[in-house]
Amino acid sequence: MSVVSLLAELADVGASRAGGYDRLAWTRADSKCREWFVAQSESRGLDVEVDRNGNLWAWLNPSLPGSALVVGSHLDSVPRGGAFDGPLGIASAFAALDLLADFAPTRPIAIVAFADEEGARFGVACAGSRLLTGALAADTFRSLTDADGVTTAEAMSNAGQSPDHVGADLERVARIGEFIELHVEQGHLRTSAGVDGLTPDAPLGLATEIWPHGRWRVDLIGQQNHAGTTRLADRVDPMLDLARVILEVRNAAEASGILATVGRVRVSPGAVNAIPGSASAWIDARGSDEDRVVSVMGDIGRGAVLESWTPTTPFDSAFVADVGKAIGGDLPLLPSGAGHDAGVLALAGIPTAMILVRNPSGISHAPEEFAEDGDCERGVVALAAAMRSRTA
Ligand code: HGY
Ligand code: MN
Ligand code: MN
Repeated sequence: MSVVSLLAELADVGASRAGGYDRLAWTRADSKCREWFVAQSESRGLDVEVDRNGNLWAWLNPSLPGSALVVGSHLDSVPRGGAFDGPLGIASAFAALDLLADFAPTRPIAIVAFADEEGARFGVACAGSRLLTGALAADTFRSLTDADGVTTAEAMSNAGQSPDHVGADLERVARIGEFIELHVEQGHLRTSAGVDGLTPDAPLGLATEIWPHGRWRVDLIGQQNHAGTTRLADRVDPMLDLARVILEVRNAAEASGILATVGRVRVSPGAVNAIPGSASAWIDARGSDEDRVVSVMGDIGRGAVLESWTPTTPFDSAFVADVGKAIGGDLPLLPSGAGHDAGVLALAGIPTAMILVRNPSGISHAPEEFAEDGDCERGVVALAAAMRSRTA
């Protein structure tokens, strides 16, 4: 089945009326994507299992000796996310396996769908892969709640996944010899050839590293009161501080050459006619220079609560070179400003590579995210070549 047809099977799953996809972790839409994963796996005779952290694994020849080559990505999205971020990597893995139907691998191969990569609901990115490797403590994970106060444990249970044993699964990590994640390009970062993003002549690229990435929360306290009867002089309005934080984040980012964003705010009680009693803002900061990200956030992050931090994550250059050689052609090398499960596995010491597929829109985490059918097919051929070379 082609990768385009595989993706088309998810076209209606979690489609948002406002455009894009709402497939937040452990919601109905996420569950339907997981059902699709299981159906695609079983139709190929793969052994499907769900690990203690809710990550889905589909195994080909699990009893073969040696560590596995694992390929995959994630199924969850940000609110109104694009169609490709995550699912393209998984659909490509199934389609690549179909291209290898006549091939007898010498080691196990697994396709993985990591749970809750976006962290869009509970705030911590790559929760499934971080729990797996021990980068996210079970207690910290259990303490997370979504905007409605639903805990991670409740959300998992409601989705039919036991939360009772979440936590590091190092035996499983030891079974992963190498990991390759195919992913849609998510912006036009400069390639090693000095070009801004992949081009029609270079529809595929390889990631060299993942930029450092931090998420902070700022809580601002005011005095809830009546909008129509409280004099301005008597107000304690957290929205003024919120406005200051948002502008300060942007100014500091511009001044220092990092990328910092306030993409989420929460105002209580959120009534048109009530001065808020409190407001929270979430800051996402990243950039090519880790020290600069840390120092900028040190300045503006006073009183901010660090919710997650991932250092600069270089990929194993020898492994990336081998994958590039297997694919053939002189693939451009480019950094990833976006975080990925591949980064978590790389930090756990697993040789990891990412194949990036051109996104002419240069937009991601939005309905406009896009990849041409032809480029998606090229990505599958490349992934299949890499898989063949790593399991011959
Ligand atoms: O936020 C990120 O960079 C990734 O898409 N989770
Ligand atoms: Mn992704
Ligand atoms: Mn994403």
